Amino acid sequence: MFKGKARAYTNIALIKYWGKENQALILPKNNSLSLTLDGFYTETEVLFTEEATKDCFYLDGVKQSEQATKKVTTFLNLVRERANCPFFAVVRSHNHVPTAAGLASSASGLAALAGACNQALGLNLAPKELSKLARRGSGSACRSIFGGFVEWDRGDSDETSYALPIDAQGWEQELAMIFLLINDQPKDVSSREGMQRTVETSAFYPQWVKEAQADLHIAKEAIQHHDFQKLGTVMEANALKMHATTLAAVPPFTYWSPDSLRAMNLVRSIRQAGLFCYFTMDAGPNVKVLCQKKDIAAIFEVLSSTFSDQQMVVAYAGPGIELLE
Ligand code: 2P0
Repeated sequence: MFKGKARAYTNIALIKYWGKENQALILPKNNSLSLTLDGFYTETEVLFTEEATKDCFYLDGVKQSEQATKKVTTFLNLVRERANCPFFAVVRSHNHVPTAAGLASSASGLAALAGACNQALGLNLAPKELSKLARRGSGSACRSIFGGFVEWDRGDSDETSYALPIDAQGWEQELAMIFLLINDQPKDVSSREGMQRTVETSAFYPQWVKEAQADLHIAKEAIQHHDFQKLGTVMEANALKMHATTLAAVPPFTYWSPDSLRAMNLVRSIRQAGLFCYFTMDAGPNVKVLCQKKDIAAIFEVLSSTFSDQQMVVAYAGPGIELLE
């Protein structure tokens, strides 16, 4: 019997990962940069045992369908092969999110699974190696191995594609992210499918790759100089460019809903009134607002005009993966 348990925090990309160079190895087209958060995390326990006759995956106590277990089994096959382990596994995951608002993240989930397997099978992977392993489960999971600001270097092979922390001298502790929870319906286009369709069909995709590289450079400069306006400006622009690529995909799609647009306009108006805050969006309608801790109360007050207290959740910079047993 081989057992391990880990907790990993979710991360939000300020410069997005959008598109794969290699689908099997999950190598991205461009580098990305994220902030790991403290508010949302996944705890996962894995047990490899000869008593199991197939892989079983429980999420928040509920046994998952074979379809939902597929991503987990694909990942388990990889670690079983690596560790020469012949056993099936029982995986129990708990998503700790403030509300059931569609924020369950494959980043924290697959990072926690990688950490739990690392421990269970005695792989003894150092963080960088663990990041490579987590990447094979879900691209963005490689960034959740580390806390604070993190850059995923796309690399060009399994060996060279991994995330590393960016030292911001603690500046990330001055920042906050307000989640505006807009809709908890399952999305029509998964991020995996959406990014692939965009790579293959969007006329804007080649330009995205160039822009992302340039944006990353600006974001790193901003972090180095603790320049909040510069970081927020490039983050917001990068998100808009990512979402623009989906409109030119064939068939086209968007993750925006009418409330997403209302939120984005509200953020712009708060900024025009002199309070600095910036939005980003991922593969769903929720809007995340990056701000400085000192401004949270004032920004909250304006957001309250449009969003209920239940729709607004604040998160701060969080730590890297934690082994729990
Ligand atoms: C990101 N997203 O950088 C981008 C922005 C969504 C929008 O990483 O196929 O679940 O498992 O590698 O990591 C979501 O994609 O995709 C994502 P796979 P993943 O956070």
